[in-house]
Amino acid sequence: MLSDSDRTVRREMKCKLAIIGAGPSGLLLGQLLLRAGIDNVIIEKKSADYVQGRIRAGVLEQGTVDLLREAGAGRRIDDEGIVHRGLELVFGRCRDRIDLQGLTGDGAVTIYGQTEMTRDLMEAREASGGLSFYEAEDVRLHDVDGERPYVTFMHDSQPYRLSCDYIAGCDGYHGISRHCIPQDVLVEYERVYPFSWLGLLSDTPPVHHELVYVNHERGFALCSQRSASRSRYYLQVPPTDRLEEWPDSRFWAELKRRLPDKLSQRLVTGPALEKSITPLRSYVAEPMQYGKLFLVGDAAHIVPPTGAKGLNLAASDVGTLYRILKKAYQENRFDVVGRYSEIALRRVWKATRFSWFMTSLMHTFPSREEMAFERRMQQAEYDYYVNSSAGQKTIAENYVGLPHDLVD
Ligand code: FAS
Ligand code: PHB
Repeated sequence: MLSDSDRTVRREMKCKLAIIGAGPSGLLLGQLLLRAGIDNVIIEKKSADYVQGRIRAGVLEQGTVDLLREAGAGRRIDDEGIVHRGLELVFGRCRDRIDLQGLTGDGAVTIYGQTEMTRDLMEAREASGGLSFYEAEDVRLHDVDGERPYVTFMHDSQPYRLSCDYIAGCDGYHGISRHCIPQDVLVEYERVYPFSWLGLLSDTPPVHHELVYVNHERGFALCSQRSASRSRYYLQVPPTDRLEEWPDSRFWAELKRRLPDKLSQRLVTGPALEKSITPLRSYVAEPMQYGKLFLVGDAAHIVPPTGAKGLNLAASDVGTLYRILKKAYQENRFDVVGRYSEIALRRVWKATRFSWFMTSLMHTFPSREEMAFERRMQQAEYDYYVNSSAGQKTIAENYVGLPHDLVD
């Protein structure tokens, strides 16, 4: 392996912000900053097709939609996004609608696949002439706690060096950025749940016009959608399950067993376009900045998808960092740069709490004798929240998304 000094560095570049990763965090941040005249370069290890093809989130908070529009990538979501003003919760024989609009004064969420959002942002960046390196190799961050941080990487077998003012680690949970924070500085909080989600995407009409979250004694199920003709379903499965144990026929039969009769009878099945198993964890790394490095999105935190917060939390980190860098470069307010972690973590922990709450409420935990009390507590928790206006309002205002923190 060549050391940095041994290489005959081919390309010296400079920008204000080096962005590691071209997922939703990196693309949204890059596009917002380009439009604010703050130049940036994105370095991504996978191909653009691979990044765009990842099937993931599907529910966007209004704050995320607003940022997409501000990034100049909101036209298609305005045309094709499906606005949802309510959702349903099912627990045993109880089926309750949460009136998102009525409980939050016109709040709502928009159904729009992460793949579509990624495509819109890639196209917007292309149109803005933003510089991106896909399929970059051996990406390394240097002097993140010094005055002149820089990134080195290989692209098309050529060595590059990118000097920058700041680095945004938008490289996800398995990225390299978080590991640049010294172990005696980084504090990690984690809860691994005793189950995973098996997801299936199909070109079948959704079983219901709104999302349905089910706590059935056999396990959690979620009925979501991407359009009037494309559905997304999830089943809680043991963490040891493998995809090959779940042929489509078994998935549909199990989903039917967990849905209320009326929905089960209406369910239209079809071949899986995609199937994946995702282990569930809550994870937060503090601080979310170190020297000239910022951690953004999944690089800093992971939430169980039960609260539909993962992508939206990444977007709110982006909004906070964007507002800070805009204030710094446009108003010479570099004093606010040091406040990113403090501001971002306030909302990260509240979204982590809600995602943990929804996961604890709606999943069945391994039923051992001593879990009998916990199951009764779960039922009482559900019964209280859906039958109390305060409880329903709590679920509604967290689900549509708490306000993004402003930077004063
Ligand atoms: P991402 O992980 O999306 O992007 C990080 C990018 O950095 C990737 O493109 C990666 O290739 C790149 N990268 C990594 N290491 C690098 C390196 N060394 N150099 C350069 N680039 C590097 N959220 C929901 O709200 N609802 C859901 O249903 C949902 N389902 C999910 C299912 C799965 C399987 C996963 C993994 C996540 C899911 N999420 C869901 C959460 C997900 O949507 C994330 O919150 C979202 O992708 C976060 O975006 P980023 O922070 O950009 O991280
Ligand atoms: C999805 O449509 O992928 C989805 C919706 C709601 C969630 C999680 C995933 O809570």
